[in-house]
Amino acid sequence: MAEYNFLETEKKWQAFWQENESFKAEVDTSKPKFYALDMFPYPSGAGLHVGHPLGYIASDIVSRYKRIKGFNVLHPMGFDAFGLPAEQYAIQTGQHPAITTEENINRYKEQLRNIGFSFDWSKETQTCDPNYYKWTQWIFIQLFNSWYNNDANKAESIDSLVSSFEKNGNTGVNATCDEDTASFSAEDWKGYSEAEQQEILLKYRLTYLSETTVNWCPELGTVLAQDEIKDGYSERGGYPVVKKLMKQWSMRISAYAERLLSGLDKLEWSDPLKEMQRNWIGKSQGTEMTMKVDGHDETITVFTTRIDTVYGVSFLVLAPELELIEKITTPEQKQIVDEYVSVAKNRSERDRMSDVKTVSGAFTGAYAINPFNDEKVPIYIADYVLAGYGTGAVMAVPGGDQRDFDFAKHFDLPILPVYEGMDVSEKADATKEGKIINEGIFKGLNFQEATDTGIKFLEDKDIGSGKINYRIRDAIFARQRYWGEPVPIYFKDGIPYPVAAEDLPIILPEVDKYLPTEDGDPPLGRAENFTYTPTGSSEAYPLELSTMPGWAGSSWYWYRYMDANNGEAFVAEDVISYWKDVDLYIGGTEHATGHLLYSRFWNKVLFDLGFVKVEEPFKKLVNQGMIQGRSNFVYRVKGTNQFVSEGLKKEYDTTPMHVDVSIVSNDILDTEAFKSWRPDLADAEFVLEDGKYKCGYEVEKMSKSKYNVVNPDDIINKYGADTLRMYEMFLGPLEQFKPWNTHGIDGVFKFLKKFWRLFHDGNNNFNVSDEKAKPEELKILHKAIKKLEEDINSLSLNTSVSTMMIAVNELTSLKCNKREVLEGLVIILSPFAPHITEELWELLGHSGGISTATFPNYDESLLVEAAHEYPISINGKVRTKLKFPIDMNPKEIESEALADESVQKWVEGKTPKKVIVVPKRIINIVI
Ligand code: ANZ
Repeated sequence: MAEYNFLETEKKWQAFWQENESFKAEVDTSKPKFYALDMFPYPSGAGLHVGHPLGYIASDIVSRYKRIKGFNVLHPMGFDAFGLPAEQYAIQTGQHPAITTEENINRYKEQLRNIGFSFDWSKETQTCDPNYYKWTQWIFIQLFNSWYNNDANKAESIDSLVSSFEKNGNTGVNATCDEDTASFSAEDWKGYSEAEQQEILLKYRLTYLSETTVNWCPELGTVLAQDEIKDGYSERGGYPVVKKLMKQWSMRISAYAERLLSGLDKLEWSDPLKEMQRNWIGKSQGTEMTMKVDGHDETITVFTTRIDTVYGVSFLVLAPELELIEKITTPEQKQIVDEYVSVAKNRSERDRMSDVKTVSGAFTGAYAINPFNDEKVPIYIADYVLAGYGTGAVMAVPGGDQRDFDFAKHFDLPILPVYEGMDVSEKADATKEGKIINEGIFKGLNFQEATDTGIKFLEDKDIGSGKINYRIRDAIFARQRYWGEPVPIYFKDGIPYPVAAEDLPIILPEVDKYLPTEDGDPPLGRAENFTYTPTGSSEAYPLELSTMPGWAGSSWYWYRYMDANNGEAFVAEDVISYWKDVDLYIGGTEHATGHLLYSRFWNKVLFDLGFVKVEEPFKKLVNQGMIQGRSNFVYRVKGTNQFVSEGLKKEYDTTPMHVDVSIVSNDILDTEAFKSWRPDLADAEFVLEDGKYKCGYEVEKMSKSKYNVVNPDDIINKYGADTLRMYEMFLGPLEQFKPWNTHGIDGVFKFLKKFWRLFHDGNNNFNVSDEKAKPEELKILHKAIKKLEEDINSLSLNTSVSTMMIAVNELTSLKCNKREVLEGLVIILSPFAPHITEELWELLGHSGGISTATFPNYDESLLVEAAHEYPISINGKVRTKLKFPIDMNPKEIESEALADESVQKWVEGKTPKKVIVVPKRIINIVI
């Protein structure tokens, strides 16, 4: 019997979709829109493994479903194409990263095509394409030309700031700006030179150049953002990261801290994801208090969330970076302080925060005065206090704070009894609960009252106030690398100016090597004539040599998809008015604080400036869980080339070794394939159990080095894309982490064959009947429609697969081949298994593709039991069963039952003494 030929059919329909542009989405105001977005991939050299398409399959199912529910669906795909790996490869081989990137993209596209996604490829975007990054540069300039007005609580044009300065100087301006911005009058402003004015404006611009301490990765030759560093090492490559002072572009994301925080409340995102963003933003409500330094004019301002514990302060701690330290350190303490400062400087912020074991610091010799009780307390420096948070200075309360306690113990400092009569852990609990305050002016007050009283005390003396701090830092926006967007800025007398919009894009220039110059300039310093001549000028000015960071291109790409080929605007007005925002965004949690925060930030800026329609771009977001690898192991007897089967390994002294999962099937090793796997294994010997070599297994991250990577192409060749799609969903709930294991894939494969057979006779001839379907057949279909809709809407796609399996099994056992049922079944399965359903749809006599079909409505009335099967009891014994419609009246049931042949056989022509019909239960006949 010839069977369904998935390889041929899948190719046929993929070509059909491409030729007919079946999934091309254009503005169509007669239909409601649905925008399903996937996090676009970085096209790495390794290609896709089975874990990558998991989210794409889910969003494709939803997209295909929404399309046949009557929505106009935008479901695009593109590539986040700038990035380090292509550049590292370029450095090693001299090959231009554009070439590597293009090769990788083509491979990805081929792999994606094979899976049968309903992407609108006419809207493909690549962040490294000048037609795309022209607009990334344009957005950069919008940020450069804006400032954040705290009164209006939004970004505004820098021109409005300049006119305020001209009228009133900066005294009346309430802006988010650099800490060190001095105040000036209108007269001052007018008297400043052009260069001075521009220097001041840089302190306000939403993207600005400033001298900052950056995370510098010498090995990669670039600065890295907070989220690109893990435990002091670069996320890519794992190289050490150190602190370095550099002039850098930054983005003033801190201006948006509160809006980024409050905006989360309205989003349909998972709670853990929102929590990650909340923690990253790190809002903290506290008090700033300025303290005198004994015998100096200097003051120190501390930030505390517990002003109520101020009577327990027994010392102060400053971050080692503070400039003030030099001024207040006594000559006796100078050497020890200097030494400590130089050691602490080189530790990463993360190390310093997470280091709980070692207590270190140094005494400055100076004292500060606690304004609440006029007591003198010693001033220390220690690296557990961070320069970049709060004021970089803390009032230490060892009676309330664990790190202060550890520090006090180490340096033998007094631990004041803030909480009378409590031991340390009780105090810590009381502090956490924030309820026991019994000192000085706080006697008898609760936490909130004490806080308010403390703030009032400070305000009256003009030495402090309530203060909200955010942990989020402005984002460094430059990389000293080649393969990224050029920053559209040129320098005139050292002052940065934006390139005119009509002169964009600034094309990434050619260079002879992808390395820094001899002078330490970034690779763009090697380009010949990398300059800009503004219109009307005869002079060419040098352009910025840093490129944009990895997150630039991904911070707005969902808008470009709407109108990917527009040369006039980043997206046309009527197009953005229609598509507006993303209805469903699916992607990995690894982007929780990087991409998703930066995207929200840029979106808010563009919203404030009137370029986009909504403040939050991603209404609903789902994180697919990772598919983990299922690694296999063999066990080598130490020092030999002998390998012991898993069950026997205890009897030998062995070391486990990863083995390529492609030469293992159901944990049984193909020993011949193993010998030819690597030259050093050619003479391998095996100790078998039951004649087989059984491998061990472990669930780990899918990675090349663990030899557990499964390529979707292999699965497709063996089982087809429809099986791969359904199997990936069948593995478990979308959001869960789950190991890839092929044990169950046969079941899905067989299901599709069984589905095909419903439409065919034993000789594989198409055989569908136009006869009317029976109620029980319709019921199976309608039950499936109902369940499937509920499941797709809640993204419970693993249970949809089982629903379809049940329906197909039931229809198979009824031998149902009625068009009325099967047509509906084909349509509802089409989002999951688009190829086989397209083929059957065509066989059913339709043209134009199944994406033009309509998802059937389920009929509730068909779901209720239409008939009841009554046991017929004759003289107390159930003799037979009969079915009657449930709305039939008992009298009719009685006469029909008595007339039935099988009942007559038992009644033997007698007149029954009694007939009792219990509706929907039983019929009792007494003769
Ligand atoms: C006194 C005190 C007593 C504190 C007490 C805590 C408990 P969050 O909530 O994270 O904002 N702190 C302030 N600036 C710091 C810095 N630059 N580096 C390290 N620690 C710093 O934490 C604020 C609290 O962390 C502040 O409140 C301060 O210690 C410390 F029983 O002041 B607290």
